[in-house]
Amino acid sequence: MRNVLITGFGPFGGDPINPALEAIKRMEGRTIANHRIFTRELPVTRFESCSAIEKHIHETDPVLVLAIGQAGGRLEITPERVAINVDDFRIPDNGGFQPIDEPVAEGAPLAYLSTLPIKAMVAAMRQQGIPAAVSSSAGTFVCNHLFYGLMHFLAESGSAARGGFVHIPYLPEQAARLGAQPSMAVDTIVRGLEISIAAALSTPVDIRQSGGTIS
Ligand code: PCA
Repeated sequence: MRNVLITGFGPFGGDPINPALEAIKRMEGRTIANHRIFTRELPVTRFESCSAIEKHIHETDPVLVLAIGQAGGRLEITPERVAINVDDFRIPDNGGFQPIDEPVAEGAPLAYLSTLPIKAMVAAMRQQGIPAAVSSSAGTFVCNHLFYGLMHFLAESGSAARGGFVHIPYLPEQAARLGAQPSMAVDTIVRGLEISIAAALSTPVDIRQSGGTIS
C-alpha cells in the first residue's frame, strides 16, 4: 500500500482554531483508494513550515502530498492552481516574521503550478454535493509560501510525488464568533478532502474544464 501525506496548519492570527487542523485530525490513519493517509500539523511560520513538510515527506514517502490551509471568507473548498515566488505578509506569522515583497526562494522560478488534477478534484466534489471551485491565487502569506516551498522541493529533489494545496473556509463556530462570514461544517470539509484525494489518485491527467473565475 502506498502513502498519501496530508498537512494542515495550526491556529494563527489570534484565532484559536484552524479548520485545516480540525479536518486533518479526523483523517489520520484512514485508507482512501488503497492508499494510507498520514496527517501532520505544520507551524504557521515562514521557514519552519517548509522544513517541517520536507521532514514529513522523507518520513512518509508519499505518492501524493496535499497541504491544507484556512482561507477565511471563502465560500467553497478551493484547490489552488499556482504558487508564486513572493512573500508579502499582511500580518506577522506565528514566528513574528512579516516579509514584504521578498522571494520565497532566491533565484528560483517565479511560480509553480500544482501537479494535482485540480479541475477533476473540483468536478468530483461538486458532483458529490460539496461546494468547490478552482482558485488561481493562494495569496502571499504562509500558505502560498509553503505551497511554493513544497513544489520547489519536489521539483529540485526529482521526486515523483505529486503535490498541491487546498484552501478551506471557516468553520461555523468561527463564523458565529466573527460574524457575517461564510463557513462550512468540518464533516463537509473532510468529505470534500476525501473526494479530492480519491479523484487525484485516479486522475493522472487533469480533465479539460473551465475554472477561471475570480475569487
Ligand atoms: N492560512 C494562512 C496561513 C495558515 C492558514 O491556514 C494562509 O492562507 O496563508
